[in-house]
Amino acid sequence: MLNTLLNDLNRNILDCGGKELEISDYFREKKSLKGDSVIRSWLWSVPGFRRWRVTRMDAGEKLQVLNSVAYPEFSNDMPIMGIDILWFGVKQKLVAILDFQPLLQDKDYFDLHFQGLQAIKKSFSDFSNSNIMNSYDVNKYFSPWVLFCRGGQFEMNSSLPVIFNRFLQSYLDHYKQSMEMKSKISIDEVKRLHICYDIYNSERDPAHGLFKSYFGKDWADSFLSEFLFPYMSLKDQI
Ligand code: BLA
Repeated sequence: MLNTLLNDLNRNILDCGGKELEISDYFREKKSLKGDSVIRSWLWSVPGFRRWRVTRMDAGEKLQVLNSVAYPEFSNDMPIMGIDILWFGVKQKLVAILDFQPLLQDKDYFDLHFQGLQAIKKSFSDFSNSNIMNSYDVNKYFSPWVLFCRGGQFEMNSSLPVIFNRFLQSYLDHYKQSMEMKSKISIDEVKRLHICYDIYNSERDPAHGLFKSYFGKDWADSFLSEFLFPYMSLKDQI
């Protein structure tokens, strides 16, 4: 199922004029220490975005992951697109989080950027579990309409494919509209908020422990700081 979603994501990226960028072999594909799992990543150049990354981890029945983050250009203050989908096959457990990750927690900002996500949230009551977040602060870089599901097989096979495609469509429609709008937040401030996003997420990401156990500490540290959240190194610019 996650391969189908990955194909849907790739199709949307290509439709937006996305071109795949080269990334180092070190991050492009990494096999686990035991050799039974693999993590692959892609980087896309998409008009209007400064960075769009995609990661797919395949640890068989234990765990399947699809993760993607799209950062608009600094001249565009719209939310960052965040997707994190985990399927624990042995336990038949789904953890899925999809959000327009806001740069600001502010009513005017929400009114401007969240009509689409609000409409989706209304249609999918099984994606309303954001009250059970452990490692993140819901009020930081998550929206009040974050689509969050802790579910099982039914949500995985029935709700998720529909919601995933509606979510992407809605984000990309908004991105097309936002290209015509003038940002309310200055370029420098958007850049600062993107740096803060990377710092915040690199500190919280519950994946670090998992990466360490599958791929070793050195690789996990580099992957987090150089591929997933490279702007964490710009700490001194904020
Ligand atoms: C949760 N994400 C998790 C968990 C893991 C990962 C292991 C804990 C699972 C659980 O709660 O049962 C794994 N995250 C990964 C992996 C990658 C990754 C393998 O980034 C590989 C690249 N996380 C994001 C993005 C969002 C996000 C973009 O990377 C936003 C949409 C959210 N992940 C997110 C949230 C949780 C989570 C909110 C739940 C954590 C909590 O309960 O506080």
